[in-house]
Amino acid sequence: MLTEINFDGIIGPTHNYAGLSQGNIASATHKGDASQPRAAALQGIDKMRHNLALGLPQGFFMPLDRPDAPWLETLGTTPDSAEPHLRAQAWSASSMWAANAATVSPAPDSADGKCHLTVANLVTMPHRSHEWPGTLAQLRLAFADPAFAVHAPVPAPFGDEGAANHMRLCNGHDGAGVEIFVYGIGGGRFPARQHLDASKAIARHHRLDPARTLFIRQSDTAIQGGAFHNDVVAVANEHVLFTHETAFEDREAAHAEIRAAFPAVEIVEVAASAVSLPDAIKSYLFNAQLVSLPDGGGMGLVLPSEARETPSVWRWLEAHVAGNGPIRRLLPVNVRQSMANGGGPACLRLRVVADPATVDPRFMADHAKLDRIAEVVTSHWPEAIAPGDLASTALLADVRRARATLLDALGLSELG
Ligand code: SUG
Repeated sequence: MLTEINFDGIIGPTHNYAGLSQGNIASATHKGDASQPRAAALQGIDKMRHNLALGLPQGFFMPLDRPDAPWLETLGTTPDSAEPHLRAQAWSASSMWAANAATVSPAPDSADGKCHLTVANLVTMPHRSHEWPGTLAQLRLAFADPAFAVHAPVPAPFGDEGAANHMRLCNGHDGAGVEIFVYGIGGGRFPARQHLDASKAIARHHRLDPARTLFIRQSDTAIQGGAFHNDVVAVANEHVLFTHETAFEDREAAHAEIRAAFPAVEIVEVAASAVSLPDAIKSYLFNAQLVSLPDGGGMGLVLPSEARETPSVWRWLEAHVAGNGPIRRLLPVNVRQSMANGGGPACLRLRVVADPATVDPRFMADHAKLDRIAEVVTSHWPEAIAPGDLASTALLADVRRARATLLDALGLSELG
């Protein structure tokens, strides 16, 4: 039975604030702050516990080996001797944002009946451009079953940021859907990370039906306002598209195209007059997990606690829930450590529609396993990392040991 499984990136022991992501306002704002890797990872684990308790299937991905010494070697340097900006890029724990790991097309959408995953090349940001080899190794392990087809990244220079710029509309996850790829066009102050040619290549590799595949342009206003991915201004689940008024470059044409391809769509749009783009970005209202609650419970919105603290946003949400809208429950979670680097609840997860029995069980979560992960994090993750600490050889040894202990605890040492 096909169901939606959310795979969260476990927040790695090197989580730090180096301000590496141009166009990501939170990352720039927190540059130079001391981070709290242990608290960060525990917040992520609590989010998984929260979603499991709602009755939602949950998986996870391991943090990648950081600092990435093989990558630095290709640049002729090492973690000890690298220039500070390269060292920070090598240390980044950015693979926690699993929405950027891959683009996923569920089996009912593909001509060959397989669930397709293309690992994202993430070429726009240097610190993320070296994630894909480690992510690909992990996807090949987790989704080794013939029910899946795992693809290598689209080549540079066609930027691809994975599921963060991809939405799917369907009547139930196990039915055929309409896939929407959202791309940006560069030229502004902030980069457009998702290129149309990359999205089209993925759609071809995934053998999608052109009649049920849309390519829609993200608005320059959103990108230049700090929405560096579409999932900062829109999210879809089943027949519902929850979106800000400014999400798409040509709003009317985008809505019309979506309605034509998927007439049952319910577009829940938040007007800019009710919630401004800066409020939407600051609160990460749309970087929420819009989930179908089990047993006919309607849809719930797992959203960052910052949304509750932003008056315009909370007002809008309360009015929606009090009315007859499709979102029936508001479910705030605390992921502040990730939020400070621009990653909300939706960034931290990759949605895969699959039969859980076809996934390598080592990547599936239950409460006991999350307790085991939390124990390793509590005993091995650094409590704090200040920017200057990245040059410390003692810290380097600690973070390597921390990750190795977690891999060992989960029987995943082969990911080395
Ligand atoms: O790529 N932040 C990530 C946040 C990714 C959020 N993902 C989604 N919206 N799906 C990024 O900008 C900050 C790293 C730093 O500054 O150290 C960072 O990479």
